[in-house]
Amino acid sequence: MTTRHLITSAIPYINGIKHLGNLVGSQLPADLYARYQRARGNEVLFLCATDEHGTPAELAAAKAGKPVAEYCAEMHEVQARIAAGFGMSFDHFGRSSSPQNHALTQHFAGKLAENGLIREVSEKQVYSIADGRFLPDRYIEGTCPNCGYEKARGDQCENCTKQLDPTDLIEARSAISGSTDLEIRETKHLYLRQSALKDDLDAWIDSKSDWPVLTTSIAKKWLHDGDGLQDRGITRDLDWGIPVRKGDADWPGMEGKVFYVWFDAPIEYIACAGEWSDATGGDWERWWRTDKGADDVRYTQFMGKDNVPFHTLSFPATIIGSGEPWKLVDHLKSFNYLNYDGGQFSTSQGRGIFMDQALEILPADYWRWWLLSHAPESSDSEFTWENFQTSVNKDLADVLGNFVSRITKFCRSKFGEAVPEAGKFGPVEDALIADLSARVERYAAHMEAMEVRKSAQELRAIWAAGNEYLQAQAPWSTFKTDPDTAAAQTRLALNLIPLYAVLSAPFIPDAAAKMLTAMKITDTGWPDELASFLQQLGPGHPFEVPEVLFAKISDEDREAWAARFAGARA
Ligand code: B3M
Ligand code: ZN
Repeated sequence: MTTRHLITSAIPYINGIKHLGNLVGSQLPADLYARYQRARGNEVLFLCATDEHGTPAELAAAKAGKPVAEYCAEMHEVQARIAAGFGMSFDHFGRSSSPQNHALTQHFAGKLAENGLIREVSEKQVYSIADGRFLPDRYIEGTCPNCGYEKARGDQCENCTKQLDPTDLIEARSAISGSTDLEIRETKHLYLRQSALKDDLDAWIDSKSDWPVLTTSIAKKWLHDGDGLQDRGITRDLDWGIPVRKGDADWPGMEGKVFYVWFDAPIEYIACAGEWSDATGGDWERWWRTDKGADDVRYTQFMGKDNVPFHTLSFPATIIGSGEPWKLVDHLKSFNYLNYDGGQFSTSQGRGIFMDQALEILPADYWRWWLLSHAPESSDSEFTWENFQTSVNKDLADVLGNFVSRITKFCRSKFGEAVPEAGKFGPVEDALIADLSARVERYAAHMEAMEVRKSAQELRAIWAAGNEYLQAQAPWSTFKTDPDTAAAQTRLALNLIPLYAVLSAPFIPDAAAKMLTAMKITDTGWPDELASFLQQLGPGHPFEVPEVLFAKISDEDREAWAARFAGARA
């Protein structure tokens, strides 16, 4: 029986292009899993979107000199194009600013209010008269009362790390305009009563015994540390966002306010399915409503560890609190950080390699392979140019690429461009098939468990086994004395190419497609029965020698790239 897999990647902020650290923590492993599940014949709905609301979007638009709606529409296209360049196989790449998300976010707020889970709070907040707006804490600057640093922010001093309140700052000014014409005004906000849902959330997390410790420990810490789970403000004084409404109705006293970006962003996972339905005629409710068939859907989320609290607590609080039969996440795969050459990737400092730059240098498969085979799963990991060069040259060029090129070229020269007929498999071939069968099973188990690095390791071992077989049997030598045996060896080796294509496709989809094209086969199916799978290309089956699958990275290239990316992005 096939399973239905709902898969979402954390939705990237709209302001700016993401770096490779962002990519490996969410979109890329989600894509790996989605491609794998499709290859197993399962039904998949794989969703991602841009996260478009909040102050950073407003400020980035202002900096670009564009109205925020226009800025977001443009950046959405940019991010969609780059994601496609990396081979992201989204069924839909949506927008958190969609009408579907507006309606659904307001719907959830209405339900939460109906269920007594929203409270209204009056707060005093800094208002900038020159900017005509309330300022979030981190958009207020001034001198730190503790160390005298002149650019301390209203939430924290970067210099001495002291936590601050905006009112602590000496000579506070707006970080937007620099104006010191600030005053404290009273304003009303909505809080989601997460504390009232603490026991439900606790029990739900406890039921997830198969989640990674990284995920559950973060959730437990937020549930129990200090005063326990706090209620959370879900509204902001901004223009750009989803207007605060109770379902279809006005919310008295909340005019001119919008929902907090982290309230509406996860709801976009659901709204995105609605966008997909509207675009394709699909039925989104059978993926999301347990009363409409989503009971047998397995829902998996992918994200960096900094996003875990919102996905294990706040979003589930929204769903549970609604009292409606929405799907909750079944498995949450979280990642540590990828560092860049002795430091951190940083969007604000332009440090590291960004997605658009990566594709200027090399095709997506090179990056996909390195990033996934070094995914920061059990701890943070680090990108270095040496490591990248070694990994590409060894794994992709020397092992996989060389195997494919060597056997196809050999066959062409001795038997022509068709699978040779003569000869029989002997004990060496049987042993190879037995070894590979066990490995394919292990590979599948790791992929099923989303053990990304272990999957990559097993895949590499599967490539290496073919290479070693070829090296040891050396059909080019055998041919001189025993052409029939050489033919059988060649037939088996040629049949390993479709095997490598189907197994490798989730990691390196473009190379996998080239391999299948060269072998003139479209759909191989999954190698459930390896012995018969390896006879798919029968005697006489035509093929052609593919172009070089992976070029090696030279020392000169490596040095030039390391130098190019040493400074901040221009
Ligand atoms: N946009 C943060 C990030 O891109 C945030 C994730 C939202 S997931 C609903 O890391
Ligand atoms: Zn300070």
